[in-house]
Amino acid sequence: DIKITIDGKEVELPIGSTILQGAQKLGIHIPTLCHLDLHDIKMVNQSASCRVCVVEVEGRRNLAPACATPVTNGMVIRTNSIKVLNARKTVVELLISDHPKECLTCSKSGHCELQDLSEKMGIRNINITGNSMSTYKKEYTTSIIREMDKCIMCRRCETMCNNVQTVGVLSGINRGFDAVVAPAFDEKLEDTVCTHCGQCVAVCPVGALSEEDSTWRVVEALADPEKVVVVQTAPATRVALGEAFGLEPGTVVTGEMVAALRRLGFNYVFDTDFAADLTIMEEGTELLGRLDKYLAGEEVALPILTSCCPAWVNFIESQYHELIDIPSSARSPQQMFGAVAKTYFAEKLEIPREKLVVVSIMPCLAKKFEASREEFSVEGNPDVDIVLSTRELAHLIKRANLNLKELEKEEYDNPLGISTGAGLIFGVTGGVLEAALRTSYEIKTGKTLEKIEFEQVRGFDGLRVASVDLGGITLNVGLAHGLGNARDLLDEIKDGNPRNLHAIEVMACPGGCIGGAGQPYHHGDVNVLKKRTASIYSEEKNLTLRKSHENPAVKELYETYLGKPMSEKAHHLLHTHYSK
Ligand code: HC0
Ligand code: SF4
Repeated sequence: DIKITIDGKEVELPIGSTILQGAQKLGIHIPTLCHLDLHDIKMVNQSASCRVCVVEVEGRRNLAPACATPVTNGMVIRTNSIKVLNARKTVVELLISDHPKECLTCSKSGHCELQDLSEKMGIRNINITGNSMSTYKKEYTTSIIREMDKCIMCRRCETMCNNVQTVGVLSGINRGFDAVVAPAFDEKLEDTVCTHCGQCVAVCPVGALSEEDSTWRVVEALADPEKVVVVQTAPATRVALGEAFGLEPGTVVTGEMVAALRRLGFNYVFDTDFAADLTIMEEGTELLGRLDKYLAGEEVALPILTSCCPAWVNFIESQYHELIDIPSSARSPQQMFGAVAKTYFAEKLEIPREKLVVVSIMPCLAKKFEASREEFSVEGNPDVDIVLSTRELAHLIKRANLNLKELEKEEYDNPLGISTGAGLIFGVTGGVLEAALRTSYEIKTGKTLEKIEFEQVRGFDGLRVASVDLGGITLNVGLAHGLGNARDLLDEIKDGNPRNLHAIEVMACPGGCIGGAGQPYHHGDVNVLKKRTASIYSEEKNLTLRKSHENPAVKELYETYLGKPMSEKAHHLLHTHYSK
């Protein structure tokens, strides 16, 4: 070990540690900007480009960046000397001198790490002259807005896109004041293989990357007396929305969220969890069908891949064309909900689909893209009209002067608001597969599960495999969260599936949907994701209905409308095909 002194306090550290890690161990806060260390999800950005974390090292003439300077025995460090403070202030002033001063209207205002630093450093005016500000045109994709004149070259997005997601569409281009992180040749993001996962947005410290804002479209729809507006809330939103109102990460606010949505004026407040149960009926039946064929020695596409994560679907479509036949053909719960709302529910209300507006509240930015796919509309009328992120919903609630914390809990509406615990756990990595196993086991064996939790598929490791007994058949399953881990699994399948996997669940975002890019910002704290995960599981444990096939509203939908899973009507409304 190495012994160093920081601000008069001694600490021992393993070889290879940085000054920053030493300070963290001592509880001494050194400000950072470009640095981000989420090693649980393999997101470590150590570009040392911003120099906000500089410290004084005794015996050295130059200040050292704490995030990238390895410790050596006997080092004496000062983190708060006048020299350090002045240097940090100059660094931040330089960054601001090439940054639009748009804090009043910036989507990141209040969450911007540069704004925070400026405030902390007491910067009141910028006297640096002679710089010409870089100007870049705003780019709008279906889900992401890029404002590259706000890019500070921290390269967090690049690390996320390249190292964690392995999509690799972002890299540093240009030099000097014009330097930004962008697709190669400054191509439009929309024209690249970007999956719309939005994880670059989730780690951008400033307003350079943000989400498309649909809140005003929702306000307009709600104000239109001609429209009936229904809303669905994704599983993972209920354990994160509270953070935007100052509650602890993972606080469950389901009832308060329902109440807020009613106050906002939605005519029906429904739950994506209902559609998640429906997804299990379709996907589970498909899985058992493929398994039966496989056991009978027939040629069949295995492993089956879950298909509910839209960034994952984009990834496989653009990068693994040769595997395009293996994902389940089941649409995602969001899209199943939309299709059922605009047929079954519209018919119940006796209104044409055009009169119904379906709004989704999603933890995800790729859901905006998914809803815009042509195959999910009928004669130009989309099944899901507008998708809001959890953050956008928080804005809407605040705009209406409601305080989520003060609202009395309310219940979802019938029938598309009825769900089981199996639907709820969709929000975490492993949840979709666990939900599918619960139902497949009982349908296959005709027996009741003794232990409903499939602990084997739970956990936070990026790539997991497990074997599960499905009534005499051993089912080998694989799970990945984060697209880099998914790539490892897909490469394995391409190489002949040596582990003989039968079913694979992939979620594009670290942690699954709870870590979606539309959730309140985690500000580099992986524990936020872990707390949300724990809340989903503990909430689920207390539910009376925990298996999708026991959902009474889903049963009724089959009895009165769809017939049975994989029926012709179910195929038409609930399944899809993949392209490219
Ligand atoms: Fe998810 Fe979903 S679980 S993708 O993570 O399957 O976004 O929360 O809504 O559609 O249900 C996101 C979350 C959903 C869908 C569901 C699935
Ligand atoms: Fe890369 Fe995802 Fe951002 Fe697209 S949305 S640029 S895939 S991190």
